Formats: sequence, C-alpha cells, structure tokens
Amino acid sequence: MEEIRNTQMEEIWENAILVGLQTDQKDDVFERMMDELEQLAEACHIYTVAMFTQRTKNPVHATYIGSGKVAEVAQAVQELEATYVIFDQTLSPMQFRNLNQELGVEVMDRTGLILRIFAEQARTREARLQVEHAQLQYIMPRLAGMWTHLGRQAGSSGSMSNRGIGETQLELDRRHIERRMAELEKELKVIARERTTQREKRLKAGIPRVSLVGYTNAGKSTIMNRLLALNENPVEEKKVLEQDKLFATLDTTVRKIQPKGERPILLSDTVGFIDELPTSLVKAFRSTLEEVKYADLLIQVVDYSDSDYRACMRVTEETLREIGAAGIPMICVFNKADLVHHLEFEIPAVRNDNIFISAGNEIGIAELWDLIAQKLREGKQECTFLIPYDKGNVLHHLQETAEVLETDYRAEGTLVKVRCNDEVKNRYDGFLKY
Ligand SMILES: Nc1nc2c(ncn2[C@@H]2O[C@H](COP(=O)(O)OP(=O)(O)OP(=O)(O)O)[C@@H](O)[C@H]2O)c(=O)[nH]1
Ligand SMILES: [Mg+2]
Repeated sequence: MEEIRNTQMEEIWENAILVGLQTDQKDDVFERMMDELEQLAEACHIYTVAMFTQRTKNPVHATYIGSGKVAEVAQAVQELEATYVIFDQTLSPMQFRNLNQELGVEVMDRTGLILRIFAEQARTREARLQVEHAQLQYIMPRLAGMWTHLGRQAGSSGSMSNRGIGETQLELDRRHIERRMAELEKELKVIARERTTQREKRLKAGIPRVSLVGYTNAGKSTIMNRLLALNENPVEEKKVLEQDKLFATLDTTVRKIQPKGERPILLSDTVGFIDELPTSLVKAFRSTLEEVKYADLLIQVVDYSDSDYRACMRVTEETLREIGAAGIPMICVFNKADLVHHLEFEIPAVRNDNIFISAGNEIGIAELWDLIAQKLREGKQECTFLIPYDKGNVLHHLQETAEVLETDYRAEGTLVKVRCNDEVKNRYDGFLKY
C-alpha cells in the first residue's frame, strides 16, 4: 500500500491550518485573500482543515499573531493533526523561527506556498533554475528557524515546504547556498542569451508579437488554445496546458496563429500574476517575462466572473509596470462571462478595446481575433518607398520593422509597399515615393 501511495499516480494530500491577520483590509478584501490562500494551498495538494483569523492594527513583532491566538492554533494543530500552519503574509525570519517552535509543525507563509507551487509546476530547465534561485533566496535568512519544529516531532519525515532542492538542507550553510546561487545565475544568463537570440530571429521575421497576460487562472492558456484552433491545420500537440489551478503555466510558450487568408501573429502564453508575487520570483522570472516586454500588443485576460476582477486588473497593470511593459498597446478580454449572473448584454460583445467572451464555451473567439488584427493595424499607414539597389541595409531594415505588402523590382531600385508606423515613415522619409 505504502508503495502505491508513493507513486505519482496518486496524489497525496496533506492537512493545514490557515491563519490570517486582518489589519487594515476591508472584510471582503480580506475574505478574498484568505480564499486565495486556500486555493494556493490546494494547488500544493494541501487541504485546509481550519482557518483562524485575528483582527489587529499591527502584527506582533515576535510571532505575527497574539500569544493567545498562537496557543489556540497550537491546540488545533494537535486536535486536527495538521501537518502545516500557513500564514497569509510573508513572515519575518524571526516570526518564522518562533512560530515553528511554538506550533511544533512546519510553518509556511504565502510566499513559501507560492514558491512550492512553482517548484512543483516547473517543467523546463529554465523554469526549474529560476525557481531554485528564488527558493534559495527565500531560504537564506530563514535557515536557522527552518528545522526547529523537527526537534519536537518524533519520526517526522523531514519534508519541508521547499521540496525539490534536496533534503540535505540542514547541512547546507550560507556559503554553500551563495555558491549555488551564483552557479544558477551563470546558467540562467546563458539560457537568457539563447532566448534573446531566438527573439531576435523572430523580430527579424517581422511577424507581430502578441502576449497574453493577466492574473493566474483567468483563462490565458484556454484562449491560446482556442486561437490555435483557428489555424488552417490545427495541430493537437501545439496546445498548451489549461487547468483549474493557480499557476498551471510557468513557462512561456510562443505559437504562430494564422487563420486562413489572414496575416500571422506570434502569440505567447506565460506565467500568470498574483497579488504580492514574491519579488524574488518576479526577479527570477524576469527573463521569461521578457517576451511580454517586446510584444507589439498585450492581451490582458480578466476573469470577469471574479467579484473583485478590478483588483486583479490593478495587480496585472502594476506587474506590467514592474517588468517594464507598461505603455504597450493593450486590449482587455473579459473572459468567463458565461459564469456572470444577470449579465446585461449578450456575448460576445466588443466595446472599444474591451471584449467580453467565454473561451471555455468557445464564444467570441473569432471576434477576439478580429479585434487583435484591427488593433495591430491601428496607428499604422500604408506607404510606398523606392529604395536604390545600393541601399541594401535600408531595404533590410524596412523588411524587419514594417509589414511588407508588395515588392516590385524597378530599374531605379526596389519598390516596396509597407504598412508601418510614423517612426519608420519619418526615418525613411527621403525614400518615400507616395
Ligand atoms: N466557465 C469558464 N471556465 C473557463 C473559461 N475559460 C477558461 N476556463 C477555465 O478556467 C481554468 C483556468 O484556465 P487556464 O486557461 O488554465 O488559465 P490561465 O490564465 O492560463 O491560468 P495559469 O496558467 O494557471 O495562470 C480552466 O479550468 C479553464 O477550463 C470560460 O470562459 N468559462
Ligand atoms: Mg496558463
């Protein structure tokens, strides 16, 4: 039996008690945060057996929650045989150490939980290295407190919240971690360079790049798959993973979308955002997210059925600013409209740069494509340049930066009709024919 349980076929679920501290948040915001914490735990196969909350202006310096609450939680840990106690905010190393000691089980915080999901979900080499780096950065200041609970727990397996980096953790000293982090940084740099080369190749191809962005679980991957289905010969293997789970996608996938008779785009699907995404992770995933920075158009996917979707949009926009992708033209897809009760209009509905759809039910996919194509044409104009044959570099650059519509070889040079923005038009003003 034990053997079967250990195979990957069966998911082993563990129990946790969640603890939240309501400081200045409104009730509904706080509730939503706790809900999200429960979902994050679920994504790690951790089942919530109880939830404790406390209202206070300021967290207690030493233990985050008050001592009475600590005792209450400690008792519940015994009674409910919980494996973890998970806190709603990032704990300081000291709080972490004290709580580990006083509660006698493994303590996790929101950041640790997110890191664990990332560790479990990481598939590609780059994602794995990025997650390991973020984990080490998180562990460093917390090393001292990490194992205190084990002293009290006879026969514990010694599993820890940050799996995947080995169980010899206890012996790892700071120097060792630092060395490993430096190694990881070096490897990641090499991968980032390869990624840049790939991107440059794609840039040269002159195909517009469009990136799906948005809060985790909003439906980005589902939209990617529905748009892929518009291709003339859709290939099943090109599909990406869509799943009702936070952070189902960690890697960036780029796919060419080209419905029959249309101009192609390169669409990228990437890691979702979340409120207070640990900065170590944002940093670690910076190169994965670079794809977004170089997009011609962003598609912000919003779960319209989420009562607080506006907060999710704010998080997305903040994260975009953080990664240097603010200011890129954007359309907003209000997805999961099928789940909205009493919707006052029919879907699909397009309002300026906003579109209301249900990717899950394949409603509004063609309309979304039209909006993307229209938005990509916006702000561009058709111009014809005559480039003398000795100005090969100019022609080359035009082909890279503008959408070439027609090419004709004349006696005086190459006549190219392109669709381009003002910047390109002005730069080659001297060659402008009409
Ligand atoms: N009801 C409904 N469910 C949807 C719709 N679109 C997507 N879903 C479901 O929402 C869940 C999340 O979808 P994904 O496409 O994986 O979401 P994502 O934004 O890629 O999420 P991450 O990669 O985890 O950040 C899946 O279970 C989808 O089937 C929709 O329009 N309506
Ligand atoms: Mg996804």
